[in-house]
Amino acid sequence: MGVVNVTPDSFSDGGLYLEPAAAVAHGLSLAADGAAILDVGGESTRPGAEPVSVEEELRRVIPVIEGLASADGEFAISIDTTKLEVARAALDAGARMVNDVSALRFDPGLAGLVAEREAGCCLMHMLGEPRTMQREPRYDDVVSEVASFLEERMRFALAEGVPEERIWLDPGIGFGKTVEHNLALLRRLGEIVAIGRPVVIGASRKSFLGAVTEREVHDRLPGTIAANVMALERGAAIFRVHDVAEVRDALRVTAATVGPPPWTTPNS
Ligand code: PMM
Repeated sequence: MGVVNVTPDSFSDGGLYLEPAAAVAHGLSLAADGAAILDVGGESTRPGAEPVSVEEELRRVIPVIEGLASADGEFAISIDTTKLEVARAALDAGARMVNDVSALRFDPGLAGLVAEREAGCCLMHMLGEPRTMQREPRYDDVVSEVASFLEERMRFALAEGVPEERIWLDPGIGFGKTVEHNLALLRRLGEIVAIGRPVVIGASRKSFLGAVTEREVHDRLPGTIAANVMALERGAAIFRVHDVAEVRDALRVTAATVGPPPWTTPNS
């Protein structure tokens, strides 16, 4: 899964692809590098970020989704949003799945839309909301609490009519977690995989990698590769990354050695 952030303020690529044409070109180059899914987002979820209006988010993402969909490539488009209106317009424009970092908490109506439109959805764990999530996050046992949260959100989605086979789960690396919490989630990722749905991992360039390696955001590719290789080895199925070509090579070598992930992506 390649990241296409159409935001002025995302932590590693904010402002680079604000023009629709630049974002579309970037997405197509990630697809050419081997991304099976392009995840288009118009609201930064970096710690402390302020929310964006529906109108602004629509203005950012819809032309990009239309542009990518009209390219008719070998990839699926996912919309990274927590908002019903944005998800609806994105599905109308050609997206096939909704990546909701609030796991259908911020806009519970989103579940009905996903069900009705037969879309896929990724449910991600976050402690609270982006504005406050990094203020001293605490857990008794982060892995079992994240697993219980994801099971509960999955039950909610099922009750709203989303079939199990369209649900993916994500432990939410960096979303209300200390460095230790993130490392524990990666170390014990098998406990999230054991829930029985494909697991998405979003470790790309994140600050816990900077804490471990003492590297700035654009020098975290080796750390990103290590985290994704470990995640594949522990059963993750979808890898949300900025550097598709490099991570894909690493994952291919890993999969050739330890076997493929237990689940397939839309185009594999
Ligand atoms: N991380 C970010 C945004 N969206 N979605 C999922 N499912 N998982 C993630 O880990 C995730 C996400 C923030 O990272 P970015 O600013 O690099 O997009």
